Amino acid sequence: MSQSSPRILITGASGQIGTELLKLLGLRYGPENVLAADIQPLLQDPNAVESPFEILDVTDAGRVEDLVRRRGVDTVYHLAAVLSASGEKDPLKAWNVNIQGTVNILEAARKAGPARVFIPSSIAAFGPETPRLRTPQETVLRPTTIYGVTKVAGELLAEYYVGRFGLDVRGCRFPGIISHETPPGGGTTDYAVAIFYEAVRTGRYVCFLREDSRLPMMYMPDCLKSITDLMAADFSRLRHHADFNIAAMSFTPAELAAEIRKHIPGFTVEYKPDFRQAIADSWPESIDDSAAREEWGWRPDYDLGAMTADMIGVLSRRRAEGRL
Ligand code: AKB
Repeated sequence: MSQSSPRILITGASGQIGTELLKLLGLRYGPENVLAADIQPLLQDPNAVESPFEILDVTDAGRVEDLVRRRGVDTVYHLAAVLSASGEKDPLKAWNVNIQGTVNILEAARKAGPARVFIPSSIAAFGPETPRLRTPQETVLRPTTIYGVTKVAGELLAEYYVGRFGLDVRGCRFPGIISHETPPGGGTTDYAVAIFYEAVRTGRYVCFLREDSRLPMMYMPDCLKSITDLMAADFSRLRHHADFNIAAMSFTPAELAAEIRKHIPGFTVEYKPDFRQAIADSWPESIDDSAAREEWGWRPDYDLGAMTADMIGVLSRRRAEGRL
């Protein structure tokens, strides 16, 4: 690799987005330039991962700073977080991991770097008082989940580090992310991944949200594209930094099931809403992403039909090979 390759750290590298971002950035910049870190070992086959890996608890400020300094990190993708449903089971843990972890990353980036930082926010930053249709970029941020509270605070912290220290911090408000490599863990939108696995495996699914719960969603290739495109944008041209609305598609469980039925005709879904329904009810149905489109050229590639066809294709092949 050339000398100009970035020295990257990915926290939460064992997670749904981290696993795939690790692969993509490893291919782009050389696996030796991408350090994977997580509180738990990588879930995928360790032989398939050429990047170095370190166990890291992001709440440990000393370890975070040591890692950034020792490895000469100049770019951090800070993906370690406790998501919405898990957060409601242990709010203090969510606060600690999401807020202390983010402060530690920002401080290490400032003191041991300077390192550029990507920190995802979420549609969870919005709440029941936010306009639910085409939610604007600038709007009411009064979430009712602890995860949402930490996401709003994270956005504000990021903006503070940009203004106060001139640090380069960027991020998007992600919707539910759908993918087929590593399952998500502890989110409210997780149903939209689990439904595909059960459709292919058993032809049946019990959904923990109501059939008419419309939520914003995005396919993993678009999620990865949004991260790399935002990080490639000219920082001086950005008016927003770590709070970009982005959108790709919105659907209800019933609409997703109908789309899956085009590929698996006998597929059935039973609806048994649980505590996650209240979380979904507090989030928007659709998002206005015009700031991201204007400031860094955001455009999604996948809609519901294209995403569903791809998911079913990949999982069906895996099942035929006896790997699902
Ligand atoms: C969750 O459901 O908690 C996450 C999110 C929307 O941030 N997928």
